[in-house]
Amino acid sequence: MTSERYNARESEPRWQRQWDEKAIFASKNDDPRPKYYVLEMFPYPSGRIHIGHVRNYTLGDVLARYMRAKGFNVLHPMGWDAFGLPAENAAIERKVAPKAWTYDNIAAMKKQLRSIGLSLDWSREFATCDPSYYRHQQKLFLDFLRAGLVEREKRKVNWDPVDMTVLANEQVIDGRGWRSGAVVEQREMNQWVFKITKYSQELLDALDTLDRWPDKVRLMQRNWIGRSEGLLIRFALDTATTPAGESELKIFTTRPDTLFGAKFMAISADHPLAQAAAAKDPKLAEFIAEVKRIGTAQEIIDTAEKQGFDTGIKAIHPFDPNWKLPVYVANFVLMEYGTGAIFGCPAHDQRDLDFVNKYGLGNTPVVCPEGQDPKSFVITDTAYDGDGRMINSRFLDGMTIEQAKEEVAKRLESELRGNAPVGERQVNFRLRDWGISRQRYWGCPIPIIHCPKCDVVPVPDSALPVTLPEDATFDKPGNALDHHPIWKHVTCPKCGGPAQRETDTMDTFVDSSWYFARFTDPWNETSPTTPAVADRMMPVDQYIGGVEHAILHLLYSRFFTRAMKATGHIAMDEPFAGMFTQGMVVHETYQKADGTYVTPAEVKVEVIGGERRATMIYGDEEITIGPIEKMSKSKKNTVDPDDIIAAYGADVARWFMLSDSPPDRDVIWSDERVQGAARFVQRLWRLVNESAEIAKAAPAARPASFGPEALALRKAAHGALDKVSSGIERLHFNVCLAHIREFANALAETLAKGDKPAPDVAWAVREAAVILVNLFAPMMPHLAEECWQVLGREGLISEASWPQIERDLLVEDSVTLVVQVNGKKRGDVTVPRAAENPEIEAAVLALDAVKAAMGGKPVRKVIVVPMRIVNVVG
Ligand code: ANZ
Ligand code: ZN
Repeated sequence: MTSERYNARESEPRWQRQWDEKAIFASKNDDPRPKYYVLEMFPYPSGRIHIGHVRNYTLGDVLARYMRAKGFNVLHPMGWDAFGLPAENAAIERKVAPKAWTYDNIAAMKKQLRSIGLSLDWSREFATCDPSYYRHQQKLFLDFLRAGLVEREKRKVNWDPVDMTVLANEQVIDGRGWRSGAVVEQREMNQWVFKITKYSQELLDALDTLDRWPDKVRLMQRNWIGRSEGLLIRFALDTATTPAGESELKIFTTRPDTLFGAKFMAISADHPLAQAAAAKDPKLAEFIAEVKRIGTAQEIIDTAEKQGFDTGIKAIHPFDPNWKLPVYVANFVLMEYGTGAIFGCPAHDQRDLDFVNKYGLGNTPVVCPEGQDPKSFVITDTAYDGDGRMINSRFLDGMTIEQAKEEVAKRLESELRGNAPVGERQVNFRLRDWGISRQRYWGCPIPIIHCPKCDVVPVPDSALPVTLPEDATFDKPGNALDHHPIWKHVTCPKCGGPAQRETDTMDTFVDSSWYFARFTDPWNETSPTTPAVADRMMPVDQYIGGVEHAILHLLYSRFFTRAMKATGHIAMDEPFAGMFTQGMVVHETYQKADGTYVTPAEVKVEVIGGERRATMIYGDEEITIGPIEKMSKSKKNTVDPDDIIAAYGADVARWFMLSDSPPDRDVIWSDERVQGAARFVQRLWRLVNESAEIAKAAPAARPASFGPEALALRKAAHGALDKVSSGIERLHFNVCLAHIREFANALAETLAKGDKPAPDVAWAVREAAVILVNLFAPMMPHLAEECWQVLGREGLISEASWPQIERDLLVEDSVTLVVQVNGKKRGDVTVPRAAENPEIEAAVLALDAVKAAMGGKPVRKVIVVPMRIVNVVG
């Protein structure tokens, strides 16, 4: 028996070296076993691993190690999402080249990742800023271009005047740039766009097939794609009121049923009719300029006050030639959606209601909720968008909303003006094409040349990659590629004349939209993928990452996979068969009296009189314990993975991350719980060492039969094996850990009965110890290797097979019987399956419900129907 403590600091690097030397986590593409692809979202090389990474990668690692033990050819790669702004900011602030900064960070973070003991296949590693990666991305761009999946478009873009770059809508938060915080402006620019909208319907429909994705993520995608069915209606205009005799205004509505509640029409500031009217009305021109200054990003529109300008133009109601509606230019109508024009029905749309209440246009309810009296139903400040029956709507009165929609559609479809129908059913999507042009240096160059004679010319495939110049300078704002003295000046591949390279680079979301496919064969120098290999190793069986990527990254990747299929690089549509979004690591915050935050490392927390109190470790200053929040630099409530690993070892950090909460929930970092995990490591170590002593004396051959003590231990072992296996498969890691603890207790109890057990017990102890080590190996792989050796097992546990479950041992060993008194059910009782009648009778008569029902009368007899009912007769 050993009295030595387990020394993680000594042991962990030793096992990491062994795994490396034997390359046991490198998966081979020609491995004949079934494959299992585990992937965690690859990190941005910011410089340091944070605790959220540790959680993310530990979750994936448990699954990867388990599936490897189950006999799968596990693909578990890692790489770096390495392009992006911070590298350029570092170049500006610290005068280091983006490339040097990035690769230094990668080296530092790789070292940190290794110290966590992850079972990664480093042979497949790449960074998206490696020319050997992005050259293939350029090839994909060109292939997509040839396939009509890339186009050049004049687009109104969000312009960040501080970062000097175009921002995606999602990068505009409350009208400001997400990094710079500057008020975002609108500009028209030529942009490269990926035609994701070609797949709108498909991307939506296929969500139904992703049954191993969280429902909330699918819902977010569904809403983002935003399919709506509605009606396109051509309103006639009173030409006497229009600037140049315009005679019609097309609108898109999802609520044609509310047509009789219309009070106004509204058009976008960018609508041609608004432009035409503004040419004749300086006040309107001013209003339009103001609307454009504020911008029309969704986020702004949702929060800004609804404003409009009456153009004086009148539209004519489609069902009543005498009914004229005023046409406003309004700040809440987007040019990019539908037709850029609407009719407003204030009673049933909140934006419209806010609008009419401001301009005194009134409202008429046309849908009356069930059970309301139509005569007294009025709308004041809150629009009604629920169900009901049509009112105030002439021929629609009494219909349901659905019936009214159908009736209006039918009538307007069959009514012709000119020779076109007035109404036309239409499906609209909120999803926009994906603008990928970024006016930035540190990104994948777009392989295009602009020639004054030939216009846009693709870089020939043979001239790829278009690499970034390494001598760019960052002393002035804007795009360093554009400023570079020679880089952009080239000869046109078509006419040989002087031409210029495209200086925009690709949105970094492009880089992460196909890296998972590249991992299947990162060695292919000539093509992005090796289709036969990609088709065998894809899809990713389990993808794990933060919910912050639930919309864009996943949607773009789903689009990319389809586009790669269309261009022959892969044969499937969906890249991620299983998706899991993990929760965050959160921590209390600590503040001094003056409000400044201090780090957990500087604070000592004690429980005094049942209350937690905090003071500074040095100086005893009183500290206020603040709310539990996501770890962030600004709140200083972070813990550094390096510190934790140095103090406790990686296994403890891993175990803690897995133990406290379900992986999809937030986990509260707690030093006390981390120390608890550290104690558990020592406990397991002692248990295994003690078991090993007993195992030495155990018979080699399996005993012919087992006594009750051995049997009980064997049942605990196989029960735990069963529960932990299915728990890992469902990613219920915290539950698995609870089962492991329980099983460890059972083993400890057996050991406590003495160190000279009977041969059958000794055999069961050896079996139990082996199973125990197998069960915690995915979570604490270093400790498991060390224990494996103590148990005298061959090879590495990282290469061992998962133990076989003996199902016979899982049979439920208790039974529940219904208890009746004089034929009437009074409760039930659970007894050992093997219990004899006297034991059952005693248990039944002890029940409170039985005593109460008997009311003190003597028991005449007890009838036991085996396995079913016990009847007490009084
Ligand atoms: C009349 C109406 C009455 C509407 C009512 C709604 C409620 P979704 O579901 O997102 O497709 N709309 C149409 N185009 C618009 C644009 N370019 N900018 C702003 N709003 C626009 O929304 C469709 C509804 O949004 C349309 O139906 C239209 O208002 C408005 F009680 O038409 B509705
Ligand atoms: Zn040319």
